[in-house]
Amino acid sequence: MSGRVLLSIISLRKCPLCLDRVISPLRITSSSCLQYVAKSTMSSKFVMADRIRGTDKNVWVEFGRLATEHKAINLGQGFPDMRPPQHVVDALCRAATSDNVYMHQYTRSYGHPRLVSALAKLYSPLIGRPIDPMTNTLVSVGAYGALFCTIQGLINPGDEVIIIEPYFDCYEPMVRVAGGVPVFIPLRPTKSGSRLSSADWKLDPEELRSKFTAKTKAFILNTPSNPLGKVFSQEELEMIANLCIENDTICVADEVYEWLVFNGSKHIKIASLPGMWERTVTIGSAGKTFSVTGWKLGWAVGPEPLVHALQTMHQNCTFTCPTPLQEAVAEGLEREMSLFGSPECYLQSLAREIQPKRDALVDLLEQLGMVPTVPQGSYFIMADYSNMNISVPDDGTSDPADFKFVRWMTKEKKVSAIPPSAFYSKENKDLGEKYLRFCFIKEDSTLEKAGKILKEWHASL
Ligand code: IK2
Repeated sequence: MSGRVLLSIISLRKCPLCLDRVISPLRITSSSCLQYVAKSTMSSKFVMADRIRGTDKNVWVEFGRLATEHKAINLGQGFPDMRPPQHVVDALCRAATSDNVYMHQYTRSYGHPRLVSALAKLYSPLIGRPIDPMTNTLVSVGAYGALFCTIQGLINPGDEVIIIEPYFDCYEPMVRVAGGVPVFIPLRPTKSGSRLSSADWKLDPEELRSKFTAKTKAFILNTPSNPLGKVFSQEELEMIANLCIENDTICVADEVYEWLVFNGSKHIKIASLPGMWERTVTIGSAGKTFSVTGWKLGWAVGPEPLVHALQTMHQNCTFTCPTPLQEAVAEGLEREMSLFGSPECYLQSLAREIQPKRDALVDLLEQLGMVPTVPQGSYFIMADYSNMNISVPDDGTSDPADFKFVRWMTKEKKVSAIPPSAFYSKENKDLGEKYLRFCFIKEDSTLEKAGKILKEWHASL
């Protein structure tokens, strides 16, 4: 069809989506018209690739926007509203104003030399082996980037990847987009009734064993976990490690909350267990480490053959990450390493600083009639709100109850959270929909404002 004929046909039609506008490509007045024009005039070539179809719904996009739109107190997405450590901010200013012109140019693709050296120095003792900065590390666009390069770089179509529920939501679409098959296993609370700990959520060892097949290529472990805050114990890690070894499986260890572990719990790196280094990619995040989530810098550490696959993926999609940010994070890590053991060490003091916030929010949620799971790590609390018996108006969607509840709470009460069924597979959404996830790495004043609203609401019921 010629362009002229096509133009005259579409200019005569009315858009069925906004009804009162005549569609003209010269006078498109709404995005729905634009979509309609696209749908009605373009061939099937102009739609998203098959491999990403079905992955367009995203909990962060929807609930981030909703919180902003309704000016709600945002206890949803996991970012601090507190100031990051001044020395890291100063380091970024120094890098950005440096006389070294190369600070403004591309740096080494797989990671800025100063940063990969700092990462190697940091992780060698933690993992218990020498880490080569050049061949055992990759610096990525956030931990997201490291997860993407790991999954794209190592998973073939048909490979099975075991994912523990509830899981950080992007694992599932990333595996599917790579052609892999996610295989889910839920953590289940082993106690009911009153306040529980994330340590009370456990895997069933027999069920876990049954998930491994000849097609299992990888196992994704997230400790401390999001959204539950579970810090896997030595015993649990050994069980997972033994199964990975027996079944010749790669372990992807997402440890972005590695420094955020509360009293009484200890974060153990699965890569440090016997037989695990050679099969583990450990992922970290500068955003979570230094409370600078907007910097979007992350990394992966692992054995050369695995990291080579990640580096190959990275060089062809992102190529390299921002030089000044990498310089600043390198300087920040160097300084932190020199402060280990002292009260000024940010990495070792942040959990102590935010533990009272965790405890205050747990108490508040309990007063409201929710049953919180006290997290051993991370900065999230999952709370069961089902006993509150609050019914919210139906929003006309077929989404799980927690989605409807959070939408309503954000709009009407101006406090936002995240609906945890987003962290469950389609089959297991019902396990998550009686919970809400709250983020507590916030200024006390923010938490107090949210607390006041929630208490007033509760009193009015
Ligand atoms: N892995 C986990 C377990 C994460 O929680 C995140 C960041 N999540 O933050 C959003 C939220 O849960 O509210 C990432 C990876 C990604 O980290 P980065 O920001 O470094 O890409």
